Amino acid sequence: MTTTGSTGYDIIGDIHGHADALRALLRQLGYRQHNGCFRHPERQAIFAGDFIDRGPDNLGVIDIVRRMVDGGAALAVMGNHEYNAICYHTRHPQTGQPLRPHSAKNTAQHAAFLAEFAGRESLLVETIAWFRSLPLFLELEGLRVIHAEWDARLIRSLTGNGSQPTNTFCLDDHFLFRSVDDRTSEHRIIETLLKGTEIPLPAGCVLQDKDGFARQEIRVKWWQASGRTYREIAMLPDDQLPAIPNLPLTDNGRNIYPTGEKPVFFGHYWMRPPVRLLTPNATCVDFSVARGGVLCGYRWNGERKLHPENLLFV
Ligand SMILES: [Mn+2]
Repeated sequence: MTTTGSTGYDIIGDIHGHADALRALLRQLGYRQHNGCFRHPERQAIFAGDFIDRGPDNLGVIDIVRRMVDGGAALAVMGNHEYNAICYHTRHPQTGQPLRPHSAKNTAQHAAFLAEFAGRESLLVETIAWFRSLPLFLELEGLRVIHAEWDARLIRSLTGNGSQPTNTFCLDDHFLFRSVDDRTSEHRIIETLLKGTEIPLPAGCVLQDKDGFARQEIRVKWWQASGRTYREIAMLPDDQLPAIPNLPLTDNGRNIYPTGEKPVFFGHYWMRPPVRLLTPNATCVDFSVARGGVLCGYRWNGERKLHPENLLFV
């Protein structure tokens, strides 16, 4: 991992192809372009994943983020959209089938990226290889970064065997090919760390997600210890909560991020502005730039208790 003697980190949420917003946020945070790479003299950016899909300039975002990471001006973790792209564009060595089926739904979700990369096969191959180099999480001095959910038990299972460093984990072929089989522990790890725990709703309850698909699962607030009912732990905008039954949860073994731990930053949850902290030591920096919201970053200077005024956005 490259460092530049930095004294602080700026953790930046989901970008989803919005290169103009990314340039504006980086400038607001004091980064300037030198030889095509945005840099800060004293700080590093940390990107929380989901660089691609939905927005108008996937190529532009990848170019900015990749130059910064390769040049030591930033660190980055993998989002579920990069994982999905790896699987969409990688064939299983035995079956020859794409690891992510080219179904109408999967292709539609990936359409903006596919259109921009049409006819650029070598850049596509190189980009997917670069996505493969992104770690699933970062355990740094004083803070943690992951795309969706910090589950200490699952993370220990990745780093505890001595063959990987203890502060990060990158996909190898064995892990990747197993992770697309929903019977494996690798699948569960990807689902949790990159997409967040989802629990089934009680029988008969169906929700519509932001793309109009029917869903019977809800994302849960793993950063919040309180909550005894489905409605209390559901991660949904307030206006959708009445649709969730206020019935007691059946499973009490869910992952909860302890309040005494160092701060953890994540994206993924399509928060709606106004920009705000979730808890003093766990906060989402995704405020839905790809759906009428803002691109958000947290300016971290070593504090153990997060401050709302350190959230910046464009
Ligand atoms: Mn995501």
